[in-house]
Amino acid sequence: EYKFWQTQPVPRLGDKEKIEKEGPIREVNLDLVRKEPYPMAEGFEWVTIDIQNPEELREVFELLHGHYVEDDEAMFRFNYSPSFLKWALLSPGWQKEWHVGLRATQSRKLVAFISAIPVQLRVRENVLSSSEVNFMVVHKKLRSKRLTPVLIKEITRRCNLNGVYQAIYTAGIVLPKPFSTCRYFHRSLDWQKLYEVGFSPCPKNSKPQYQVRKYQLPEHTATKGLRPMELKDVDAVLDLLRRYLARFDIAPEFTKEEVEHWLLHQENKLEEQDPSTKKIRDFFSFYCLESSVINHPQHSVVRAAYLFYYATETVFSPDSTKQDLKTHLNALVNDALIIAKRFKFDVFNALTLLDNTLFLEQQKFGAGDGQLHYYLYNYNANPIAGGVDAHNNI
Ligand code: YNC
Ligand code: MG
Repeated sequence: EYKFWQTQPVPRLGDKEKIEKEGPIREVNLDLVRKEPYPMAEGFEWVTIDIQNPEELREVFELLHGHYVEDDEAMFRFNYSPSFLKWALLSPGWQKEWHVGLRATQSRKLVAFISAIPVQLRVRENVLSSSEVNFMVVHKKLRSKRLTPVLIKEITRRCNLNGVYQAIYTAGIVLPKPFSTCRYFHRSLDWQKLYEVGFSPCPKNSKPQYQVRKYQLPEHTATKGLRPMELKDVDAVLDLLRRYLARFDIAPEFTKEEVEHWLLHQENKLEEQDPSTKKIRDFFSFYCLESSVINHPQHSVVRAAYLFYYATETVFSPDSTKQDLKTHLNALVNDALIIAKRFKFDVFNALTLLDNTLFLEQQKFGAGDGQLHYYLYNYNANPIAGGVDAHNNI
């Protein structure tokens, strides 16, 4: 069990719950970090992928398109678009060396990939210069050959060479050892389509037309002053988001450049402006991630909107209650649903993190069967409930 992971600086699954002092598990001596890539199996070689090169970007896209994460029944597979991959991999401070590919020497075919981006991650009171590891994939024909441990060791080596010794990552599977676990929730926008592709079953005591009616939404948003975020809003959004995220035990520490990168220029980012003072008092954002529908005669993709960062001034008014926060978040998220519907999304997804549990039920989200486990590499932390950052889910 966990032949590879038991050699790594991560807590054991059976470790006792309460750690006296949270912190790094291993001190890394930069001089001792190997300067050459790990040896690779005969017939394969390491490459650094240039995501800015359209051809190489396309190769990563194709590999993920055919081989990335599927649900348990192999009905759907994440289909990250090339523009999404550029957004996710070329974030402020990105390192070319952290976009690692594996090619078959003869055919030059890209057969595996793993990536990291830098993130300043606060875990309770400690801020870690860490990396966020994502998009790890091995071609289906090369599975179960222990390539994964080599990919992970190689990305670790490359992070270490940049003075980065901690990482955050997520997985649908259980590994040693999650500091948090979230559940996916789904809110139907086009129930009929979700039914046809086999994503949403029809409850026994219901009928398709009742289900469609259940998920109907108003045509117009209700929040006064709601409008797309603009460049001039970046400072205000950063200030609001910083204060909002400070309420959680783990969250990224954003810079202005990061807010601009992560939250602007996507057409589906919106925020609210208080009409009287013109002050930004709320914002929310969501991104688009399609899933391929595997082997379906009519439908080839499900268009899913994923709730991303949001923040509201409500929590900072001295006399506001949890009920006020709940009411306000429900109004905001309802508007997010209306906008997502307008943009022709089929479903709106959210995890049980941040303050999401305050609106999931009321907004008719249903629990999915997918779980997402959150991990830290080379850092011992006690369990962190609920308020994980939404960042690592892209
Ligand atoms: C996984 N998802 O347990 P043991 S998430 C981590 N994350 O090791 P093989 C995983 N480890 O148990 P296969 C993992 N899945 O012996 C498997 N493992 O200790 C472990 N799927 O290797 C597994 N993408 O090569 C076992 O397995 C060992 O051929 C077995 O390949 C696995 O991006 C995989 O789900 C997932 O492409 C690549 O199945 C393949 O089965 C595949 O024989 C579809 O590997 C796509 C998919 C994963 C999405 C993601 C986050 C990855 C995080 C990796 C850990 C990073 C640590 C931090 C490094 C930086 C540190 C600094 C600084
Ligand atoms: Mg393998």
